[in-house]
Amino acid sequence: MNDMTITRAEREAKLEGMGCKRKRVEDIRFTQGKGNYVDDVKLPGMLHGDFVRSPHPHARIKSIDKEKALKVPGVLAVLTAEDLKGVNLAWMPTLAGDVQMVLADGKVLFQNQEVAFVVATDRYAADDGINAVEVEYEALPVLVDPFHAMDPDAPVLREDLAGKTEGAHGPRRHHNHIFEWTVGDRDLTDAAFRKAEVTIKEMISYHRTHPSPLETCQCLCSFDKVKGELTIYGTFQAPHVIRTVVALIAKIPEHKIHVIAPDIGGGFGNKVGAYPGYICAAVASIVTGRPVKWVEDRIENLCATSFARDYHMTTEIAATKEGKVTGLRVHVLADHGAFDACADPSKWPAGFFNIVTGSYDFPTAHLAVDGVYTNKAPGGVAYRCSFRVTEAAYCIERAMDILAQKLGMDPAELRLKNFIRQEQFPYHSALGWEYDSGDYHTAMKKMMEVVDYAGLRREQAEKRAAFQRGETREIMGLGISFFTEIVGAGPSKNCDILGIAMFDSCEIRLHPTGAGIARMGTKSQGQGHETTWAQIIATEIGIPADDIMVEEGNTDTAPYGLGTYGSRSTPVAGAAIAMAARKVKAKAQMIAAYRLEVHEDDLEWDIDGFRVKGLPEKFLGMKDICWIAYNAPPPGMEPGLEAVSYYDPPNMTYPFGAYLCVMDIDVDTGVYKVRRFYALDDCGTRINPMIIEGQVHGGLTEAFAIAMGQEIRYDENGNVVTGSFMDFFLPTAVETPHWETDFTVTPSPHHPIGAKGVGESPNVGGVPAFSNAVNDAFSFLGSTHIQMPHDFWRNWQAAKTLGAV
Ligand code: PCD
Repeated sequence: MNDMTITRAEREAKLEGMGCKRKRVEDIRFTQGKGNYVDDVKLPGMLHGDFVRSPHPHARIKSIDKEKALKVPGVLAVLTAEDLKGVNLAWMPTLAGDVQMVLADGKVLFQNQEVAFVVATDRYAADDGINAVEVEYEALPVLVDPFHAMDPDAPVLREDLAGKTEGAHGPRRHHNHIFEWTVGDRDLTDAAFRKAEVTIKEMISYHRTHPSPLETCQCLCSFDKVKGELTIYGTFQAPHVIRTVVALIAKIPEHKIHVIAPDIGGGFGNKVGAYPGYICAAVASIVTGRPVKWVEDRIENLCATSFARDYHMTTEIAATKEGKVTGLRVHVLADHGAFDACADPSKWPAGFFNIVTGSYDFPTAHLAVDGVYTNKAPGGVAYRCSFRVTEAAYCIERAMDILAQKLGMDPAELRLKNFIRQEQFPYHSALGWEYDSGDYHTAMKKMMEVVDYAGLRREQAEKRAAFQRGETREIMGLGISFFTEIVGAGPSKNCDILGIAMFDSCEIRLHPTGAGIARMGTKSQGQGHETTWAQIIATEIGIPADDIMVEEGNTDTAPYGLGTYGSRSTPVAGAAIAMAARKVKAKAQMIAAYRLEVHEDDLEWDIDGFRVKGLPEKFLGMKDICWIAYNAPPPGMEPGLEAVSYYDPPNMTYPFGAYLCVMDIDVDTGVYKVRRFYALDDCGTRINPMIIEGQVHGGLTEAFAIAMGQEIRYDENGNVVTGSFMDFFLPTAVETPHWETDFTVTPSPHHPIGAKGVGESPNVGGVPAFSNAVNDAFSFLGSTHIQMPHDFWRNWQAAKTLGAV
């Protein structure tokens, strides 16, 4: 029964299991224009909806006149907040426990806010309809600067909250205050600062930016009046959550809602939340009895559906004069815009920002986060980071450099001195996390060796001397970043979304001929799940990855899952896949034992089947077992070979990495050049090294964009001044540096296959590496901290302020 003509290595290679650089199966359709995205879905009689948006950042709405719009040929309906009130949908709950206007109710709170929804036979007619809607506004004073949000005379933004002293996360101190979140031991930390020999304090800002995936947010809603069923095709990173939310707020029974997320053209956190467009398209379909499509354009995407960051972090470190850290104190002012629509697990108003102690052994720490309202778009999404982790990593990695500078110590040496040591894992951080595993010293030393860190520092010293002598106008910076990520939300003991525990799931069904299908609660947006999930199954049960079809995104067929974001798919669904596969394998073992006429315990697993211990010729392969499962299972056993697993992880996973950026900056123009970028990632067991490398390339490119120029900026009147790709920096192949990748492997001890997430790591680690490089370049001229983004103009400004030009 065993094909003895092929070697074990050949049998193993045939599986294309874990560790194999398997080519991405989804690329066959993506590279040939055969993807099936929401905008490719066309239903008979389909209508198009589009928004009237506010030109004002803060204004009262005196009237909305639809009459002219309704006369525009092709326009069938115009929805306003008044219409939505009839179905109780003028406002919707946010994931963060706040409420948000679906359509402007009485006033607008940010520029480009949704005011009315025009439904027409095509997009052009809808646009003409928009221009014919007459809205009368009365401008109100605008609040842009979060540092003035809680001034006594600051304008009242949220009139709906008037008099409410309690918010979703505790007391509110001011009409524009959302919450205060504190973690850690204040007294112990204050004491550490009193005793400190050296302290630093810096206000480190992480500016507002936006994930801007190539495909914007969109949906197609179709209500079937006869069956009372609503079908929604949408760009959803978490389809099941969307189904539950729709059931709760639209009061449609959950089994009568079909949510389908087809191929997605990038998510990056933008497609986690629920947006007014989804509600309006659904209501419009119910009202008109026809399918209604809503597709955001680029300007709408950048200006309305979600922002990221906008964290202003006043950071203090206490240390000994030898450079041992003794305390960390951080106060964050978080600008949430007009509604708190942060996409975090429900009980985490600042996400996992309390990973801010980073990779260092801080004996004590204290953190306070104040969230405030301003006249800006809502959001607060995890743009390629696990819920505010990129902010935390930026905060601590910048602060460690500032401390090194104050101590006159090399930043690499300071880090090595303060790392959590390998024997301290599992490590309990001062702010409450249990780091599962890590080996920071090995990773850091590997990085320093590969790049010749000492040599680079010597070169920098020479260049600085040459600059001082007036022989060059170029300065050189070395940006180190050593980050610890926290991914895999998450254990039900700490994480839920609207009360649903953040588990994930996998269902595997093998067919008689030894092929099968696997379905997950996650949803790929380009990460390559169809490729990697099959690899886990291949290694676990010995069926070639090519014989496993992976399906995600249809809530009717996929088991319930919480979706893909926060690099949670590998830590949570990846574990569910292994667990489901092991259930299948356990049944297969019973079948094999029966067939081979031995006790189950006398069998051992061998690549793609079971072998009788000590009798190498007695072997039964998985393909044969599949057939037997349907053809002649052992007496008393149910036919079939399938299993499902819902996995609630015992802990998060903590990937980490050591990055280095070498940058040259011309002080006369501010023009920088990334000469070298080295990224070492440790994500535990690696499923597909090629996909990991691609993930790192993508994440570094986004980190580069954010650190070096990408920004959602408002002028003092509340106008968005970076509302298109003309002004919003999206690097192309021309600007993108060359990336060098490397790795170490420190498996997660609690994950069934030892894997940690990786998709977000390069963003989390990349941003501080770039910023530290710029800051390191300028430091010898006397600066301690220059705020991001470091575009040419700001670099030139810095040079000027420091007297270099
Ligand atoms: N992996 C491997 N190994 C390991 C890990 C991992 O292999 N160890 C792979 C997997 O399988 C997949 C990937 O890699 O495929 C990834 O993974 P992860 O890390 O787990 O993650 P996920 O969950 O899957 O995903 C998510 C992420 C995120 S989060 C983001 S942003 C981004 C990333 O992912 N996004 C994106 N990446 C990407 N890519 C693409 N292409 N696209 C997109 O969109 Mo958030 O929170 O949402 O913000």
